Amino acid sequence: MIHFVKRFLMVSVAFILLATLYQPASGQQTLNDVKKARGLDDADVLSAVKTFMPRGGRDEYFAFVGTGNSGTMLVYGIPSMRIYKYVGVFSPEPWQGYGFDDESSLMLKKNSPDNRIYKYGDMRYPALSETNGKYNGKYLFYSDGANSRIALLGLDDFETKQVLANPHFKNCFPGVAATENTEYVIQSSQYPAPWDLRSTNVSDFKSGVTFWKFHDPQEATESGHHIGRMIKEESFTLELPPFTLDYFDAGRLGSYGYVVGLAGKDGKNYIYVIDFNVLEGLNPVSVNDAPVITLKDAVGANALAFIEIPANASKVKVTPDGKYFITAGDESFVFDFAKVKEAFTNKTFVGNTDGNIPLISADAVKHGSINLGNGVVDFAFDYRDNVVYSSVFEDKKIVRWNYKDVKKEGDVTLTFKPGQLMIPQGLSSEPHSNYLVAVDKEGLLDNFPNVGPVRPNLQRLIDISSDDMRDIYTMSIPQANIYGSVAVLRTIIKPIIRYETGTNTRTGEISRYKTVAGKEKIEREGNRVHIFGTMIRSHIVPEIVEVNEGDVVTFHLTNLERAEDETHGFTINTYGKHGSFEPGKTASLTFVADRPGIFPYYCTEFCSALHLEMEGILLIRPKNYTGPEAGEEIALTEEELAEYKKNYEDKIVVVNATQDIINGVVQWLKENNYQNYHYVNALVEDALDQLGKATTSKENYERYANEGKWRDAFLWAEQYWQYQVKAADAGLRAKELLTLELEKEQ
Ligand SMILES: [Cu+2]
Repeated sequence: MIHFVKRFLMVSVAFILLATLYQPASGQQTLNDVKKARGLDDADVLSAVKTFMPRGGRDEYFAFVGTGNSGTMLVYGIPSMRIYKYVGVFSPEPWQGYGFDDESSLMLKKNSPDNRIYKYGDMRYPALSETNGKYNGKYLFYSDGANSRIALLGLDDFETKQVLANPHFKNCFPGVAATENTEYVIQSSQYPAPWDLRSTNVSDFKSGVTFWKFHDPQEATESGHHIGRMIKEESFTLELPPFTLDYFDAGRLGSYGYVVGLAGKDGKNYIYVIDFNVLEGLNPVSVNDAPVITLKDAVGANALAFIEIPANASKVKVTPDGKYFITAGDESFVFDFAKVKEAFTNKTFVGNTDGNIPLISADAVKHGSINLGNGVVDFAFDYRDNVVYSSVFEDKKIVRWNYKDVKKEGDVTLTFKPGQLMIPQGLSSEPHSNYLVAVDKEGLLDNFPNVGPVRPNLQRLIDISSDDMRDIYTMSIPQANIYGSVAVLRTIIKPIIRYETGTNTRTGEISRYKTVAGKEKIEREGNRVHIFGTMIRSHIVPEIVEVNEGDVVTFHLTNLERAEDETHGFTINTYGKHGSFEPGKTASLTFVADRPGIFPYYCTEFCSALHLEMEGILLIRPKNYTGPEAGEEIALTEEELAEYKKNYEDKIVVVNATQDIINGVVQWLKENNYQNYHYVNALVEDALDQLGKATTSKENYERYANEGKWRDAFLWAEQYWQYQVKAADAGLRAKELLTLELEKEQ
């Protein structure tokens, strides 16, 4: 420890010296100096100031974007555009142990048709959970286009909680929509395919839309979480003829119950309109063990119609007020839900398309249309009444227009071709922001170095607070397949700081493998070995695990820390096993010990200055092993014995000094009534746990010292000191926290 501190100080001093030497010759002390030196104009400085995050500041919005095909999601802030977190969703993510520990692997495998963990995903348009059409900041959903899965993420810890395979689709549209109270999460197929996994018959091709029933529990789980679930048995799929399906959205407020989406076939373009209020009342049939509403029943019940539109459209979205839905294309159409409802009620259909689906005339339900330029790709809604922004790709423009008056209000010419657009909360009934995020898929490198043939995708932050829209920041995202994002007011999300000790974070339940200090153990039944271990600075317990070649081994580990951000990683060298253990989390790692040898395991997080001491040894004895057993007595020479005696006596000095520190801290904590402060109390409990465990070590070293067995006496004294250090560490952190609490009270 002392050695470490010394080395740290030396490095710091050297660094400060270097920094002094390399200071730029001309001091850049004033704003004008910096502007001059870097060639910035007032507009540059204004943009920088708008996105700068001062100390103590927090972003106004949390934004979520899928990283294209890597199957992970990233969380970033607006307006700083700083990336906060990568979250494994559809594919393994080693840092988090996602797809490596048993809990997340089971979740990824459980529902996959062939019980396999897919190593990628195709995730483009996420949806946030809603209450009365407004974002409630609790959950996020993603559809995997490539492997036909749907995922639920919990926003109290930004983790994936559920991954389900669609029972019918071989390919999904990589987007989802949630209804206004998250009654359903909607997923559609993309390219038609037979629903029977084994069918190779082209006449079996189908499409469909699945309504995943979502349940958001009122009661918290054992660990205090609220973990929602999509319930497969209560979900249903509407069968559709083989159309290629594209972007869709769900109605809200007055248009709750409708889904509108894009469909295409043989060069013809349609909007499908589904009334799922009616579908809910129909009797489903069972296909692939899942409820299906047949096309015939849906048409018979007047729950489905198509609107033929004159040209290709790339998006259809419902307006925040729920009154209209709009398409993006060379001509942008505004359709009126009231007129669509009327057409359904009066059955004013103008013919049929495939599967006898009734056709509604576009002219009959149109509110208006407008030509905004060449290549309108996407649009986003503003908080101002009836205001929408469209990206005009070829013209490098963003156009602001009023969808109710169907009138252009203004535009901004950009240096890049804008693709997908996002305004925070713009897909809810309550758009919020003065910011617009535009994807620049061409990755125009106007201020980025070339990094080879694949460029980063760029997200441009555009200030739309005034008529003078300005492109103020460019964020690069290293995965090159960025599509839509969603964002919510940061304060709506309430992330937790730590888990209740023993939490299985995927289920929210207290894991049956939860292990507390002093209860660590190794259980064996035949060739099945369970290790119940704990992690806390600066120990992994147990420190030695012996198994036999061929054993099936599971490490069940619990992070006992109650401090903030004290994550421990766990890896077993060359066995390819890894886990991330946030404070309170319990997770398990199972493997077959098929390679004999000695394999260190250790903590992969830099968790404290004593981090390197978080290690242990996995010993896998080869089959038919006949050598000495671990811990077998080996005779010592006189000199060796004398040296151990000296080591022991030195250690006892250190032990006594450490005890003085502990006593001092304990006295201070008592004087300041630590029991009255929840988290301080928890830390003191941690410390007491450690000291409680130490009693046996103390008895042992005292006994061995009496018997003159100096090696054992030294080893046990060393062990005792390790516990003391942990206790002292927890105690000092408790003191630090209590000091802060007391300062707050003053
Ligand atoms: Cu650690």
